[in-house]
Amino acid sequence: KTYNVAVVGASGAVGEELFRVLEEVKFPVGNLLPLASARSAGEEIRFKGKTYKIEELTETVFEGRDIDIAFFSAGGNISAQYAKFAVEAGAVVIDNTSHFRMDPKVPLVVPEVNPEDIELWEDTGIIANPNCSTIQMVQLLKPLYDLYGGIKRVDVSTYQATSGAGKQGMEELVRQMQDFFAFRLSETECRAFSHQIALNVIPQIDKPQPNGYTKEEMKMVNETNKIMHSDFAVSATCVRVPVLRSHSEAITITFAEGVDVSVEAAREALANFENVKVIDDLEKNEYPMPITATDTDYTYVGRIRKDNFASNMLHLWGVADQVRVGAATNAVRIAQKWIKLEENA
Ligand code: A2P
Ligand code: 11C
Repeated sequence: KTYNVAVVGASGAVGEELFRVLEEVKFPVGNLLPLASARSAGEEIRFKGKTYKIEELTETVFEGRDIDIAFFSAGGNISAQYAKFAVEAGAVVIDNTSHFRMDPKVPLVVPEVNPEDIELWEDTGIIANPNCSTIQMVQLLKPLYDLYGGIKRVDVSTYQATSGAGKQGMEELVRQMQDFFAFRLSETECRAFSHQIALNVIPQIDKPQPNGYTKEEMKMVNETNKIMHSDFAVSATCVRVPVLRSHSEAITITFAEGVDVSVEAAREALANFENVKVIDDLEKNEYPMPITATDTDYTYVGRIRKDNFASNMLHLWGVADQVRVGAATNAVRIAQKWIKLEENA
């Protein structure tokens, strides 16, 4: 059996990666419908050796196309406006944007963590893909949550790549580095980010919120507890760094009073968790870095250590490819689980 697939945002960073991941995992794609704005309608994409023309996303484009699965990654406003037309035409929408994530009727899924929530898709026809920095964090929290029977608090600082701002974000870093080598960095243009990103770090991702945090930081708080069906405290500081496409995170986890964490046990639980790889040998200078994770489908973890002062606290360092694990690969993994559910129904 094959499934007809639409990709909204086919010309974007995540859309292009989706085609690669679908091909790599041999996803049973029947017809393929690549969609974007009128700007790129008519452009060609290649999939499994065939050429497809991008069509313009409109309210009627899904009609009569018999689409089973529609991946949306063209921004929250586009999902808000067009996801319903894909659902009305009979597709399940797997949405990469933040638009539906906190809707209580919409499941928010990281397949390694809460695959069972996919079953709720029928309520709305939509399954939401979490924010990239949340996905890679919960993949590391879940095995430790299970190991110690819960988590009391998480404090995280992120080091987020420019790919989080799409193609424009990556292009801006490259352009500004070129400007640096041409001795004109002081006149460089800032479009994707509000400050220079080359040779700099920016402690703001997304809009300010009334509580003094940013929207990205509050996504990490709210999405984490929705995915894990938990209510522990999370505090995040999200920072943009001049890296192309993998996000890193320094995570401090506090377990219940009385828990005495073991680095060895934590390492083992993480190493046994699906799609997580441990690289952790400081003596040999071994730990994951953005260049370790880029172009892979794993979430890497290292620098696992016990707090110097509290026996119930663990510190670790996680890295994953934002475009793949943080977006395209997670969406395809959701689609694979959804297919299993459909085929067993
Ligand atoms: P387009 O290239 O036609 O603008 P990225 O995250 O890399 O910036 O990509 C954003 C994606 O969302 C692109 O594929 C872009 O298409 C698509 N997109 C942006 N605005 C619209 C729109 N109004 N309708 C459909 N697709 C859109
Ligand atoms: C970033 N996390 O790194 C953002 C990008 O909610 O899907 C993804 C935004 C989202 O800039």
